[in-house]
Amino acid sequence: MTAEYQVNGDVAVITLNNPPVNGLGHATRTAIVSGVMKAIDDPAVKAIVITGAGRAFSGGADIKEFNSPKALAEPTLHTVINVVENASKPVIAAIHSVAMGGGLELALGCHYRVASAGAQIALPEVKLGILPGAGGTQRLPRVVGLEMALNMIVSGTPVASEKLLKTRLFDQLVDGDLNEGALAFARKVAAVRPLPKVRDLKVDYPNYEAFLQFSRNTVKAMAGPFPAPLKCVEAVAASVTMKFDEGLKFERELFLDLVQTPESKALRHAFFAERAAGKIPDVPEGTPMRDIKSVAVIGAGTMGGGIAMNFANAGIPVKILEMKQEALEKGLGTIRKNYENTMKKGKLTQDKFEQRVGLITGTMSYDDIAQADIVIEAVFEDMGVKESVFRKLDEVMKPGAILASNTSTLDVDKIAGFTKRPQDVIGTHFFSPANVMKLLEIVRGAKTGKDVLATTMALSKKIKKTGVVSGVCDGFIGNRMIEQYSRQAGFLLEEGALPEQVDKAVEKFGFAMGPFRMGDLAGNDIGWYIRKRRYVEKPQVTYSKTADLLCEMGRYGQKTGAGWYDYKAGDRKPYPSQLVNDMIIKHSADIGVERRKISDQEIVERLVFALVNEGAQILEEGIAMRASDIDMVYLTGYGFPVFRGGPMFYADSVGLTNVVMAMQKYAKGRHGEAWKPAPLLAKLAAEGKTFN
Ligand code: 3H9
Repeated sequence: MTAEYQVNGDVAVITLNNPPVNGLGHATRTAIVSGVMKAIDDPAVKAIVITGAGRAFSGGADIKEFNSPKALAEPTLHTVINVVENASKPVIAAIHSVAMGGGLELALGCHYRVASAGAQIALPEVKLGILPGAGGTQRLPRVVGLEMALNMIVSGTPVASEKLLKTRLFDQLVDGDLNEGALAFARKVAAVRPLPKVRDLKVDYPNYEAFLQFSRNTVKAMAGPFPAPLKCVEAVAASVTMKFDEGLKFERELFLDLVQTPESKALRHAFFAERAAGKIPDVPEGTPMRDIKSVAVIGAGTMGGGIAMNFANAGIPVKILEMKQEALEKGLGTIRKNYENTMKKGKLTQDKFEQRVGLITGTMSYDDIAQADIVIEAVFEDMGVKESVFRKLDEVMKPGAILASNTSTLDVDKIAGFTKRPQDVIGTHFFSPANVMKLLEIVRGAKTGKDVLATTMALSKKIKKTGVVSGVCDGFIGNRMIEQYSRQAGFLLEEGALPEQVDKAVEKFGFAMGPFRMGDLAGNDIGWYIRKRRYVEKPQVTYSKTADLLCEMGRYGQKTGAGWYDYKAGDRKPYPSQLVNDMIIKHSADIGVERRKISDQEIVERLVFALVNEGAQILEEGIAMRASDIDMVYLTGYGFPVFRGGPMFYADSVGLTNVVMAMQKYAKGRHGEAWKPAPLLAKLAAEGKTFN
């Protein structure tokens, strides 16, 4: 059973008990119905309380069931709510902590609702690409009004229970023990007849048509590629324009359509992928952790400054170490300016501004950082430089301090080898801008201690990052894959495409930014520097020389006012560059390649499938623990379209056989060796299986 039934005097209490958040899976739904029936049949029971055990009233329908027949098996949530609403005795929902989605819909089917303060109340279905499908769009407007319901349903944002007290959603806010309060309330209303039903209320909103039209226009402009937000508006509209039962039916139809959309499947995948990423099989919950009360960052450049801001934002003091006074002052000045900009936008109060700026201090002495609990190195990406920093850290840092490197490509085991404490060394690869991007690649070295890994994972949560564990290899998960993507982008230029076409094709696919605009933003010189190392280390790997030629022209990107594109002063808009396009075309001629017309489909397939193939290799080598971790890296760090669920999920949805067939086609072209399917990909495709 996933709900407990108890009788307390004349009140039956049904306690949902389906950890972690009392999801309304089939077994729980069955248990609620049988509890309500039992209470109705018992003449001693005068009222029924439904509440939740543990950390939630209910987090809603069990999302894990969505892809299985159980989701539609009787009793469905509709049936449960019908049984509750038509019960001959009053049913009271006693809400604490979380009442979301189907959980809130169940409560809305009850005759009364009482709540503790601080409970998060939401219909967050839109975030999963669906809409509330068990009456939420029809009942919520009836208790909180059309406007508030529409906002809650279209945004999915939780509202604290005490903020809803003035609405008809809650009959009482309980101070103190919720169960006691709910029992007392139940006894008070035990004899009330007829029983109040939300469905009998009317949504009162004069001139609702104008409001709905305004909402449609606003939501349409903001929804991007997602169909759900606009459908939410249509379903809520039905609460005023249709009779209750018709509205319910309409909502149901929209819900069933949305559940099947690729966008919803991708968002559900991302929801579970994010949570799975936090789990490391051999580092279970309860692994001892180190206490992190202070942080040091080496390097006050763009990266170091951004990293420091994360900790200050979380209330943790940070010391930034630089070698030169001027660089230190410049770095601290940039941080201050960033916070000032946030304040100007109204996103930071003066108090918080002072507090955060006050938490970041600078120093030029290693002795000043020796007592920090974790030190993150963000110096130049060069093994020699890393070596001198880590030897120094080994010398000065207190025992037990975590020594982290923000390297984006280098061998973390080699870095750990510069110290006598490799168990304390870990990679923390932040993404630029480090105070904004969600991803934190956490690189686990061969000797990294489990406590160090567990502490770093917990720290990433504290600074609101999505931590994804990667093993050690050149580029880790993200940059190792992007190398293959960039190689294909370069070859496409040689074969006939120009930067603008490539960027546009990929952006149409849904990437936030195409590879060339991205290069101009991040600095083309960074890739140039890394390639120079790789030309030596991996001479067998072929690259297009166009990117090197671009750098030789001094066109490093936005920072030099010119890159793949031209830029105008004070304007980040890219303008196609005749000079660069001529260089590309001449380069094709120089290497004897006859340029051809390349379709957008070819561009997208070559870039995305290059990611997929390398991802499969990474998975097979155990660099990534699971395919969904790779998806998380790309969704949170590389602007991969969320509505496609990440490269591995996207490949699954295209069908791995189709991916392999496309690769076989490209293998016949130039640099065909890049298209040999990774053994895991070939195997899964042959078996008709998927990555996820
Ligand atoms: C719906 O209700 C449809 C209906 O309208 C119509 C039906 C016909 N199901 O986030 P956390 C798991 S759609 C299954 O780390 P927190 C989660 O996977 C649903 N599992 O904790 C994780 O598992 P694990 C509408 C769920 O305290 C664990 O709980 N509801 C569900 O930071 C802890 O999660 C939503 O969209 C679920 N519904 O936050 C609510 N929810 O430990 C989505 C959570 O194995 N959920 N899990 O990794 C949330 O927003 C947050 O999880 C919540 C807790 C606020 C509840």
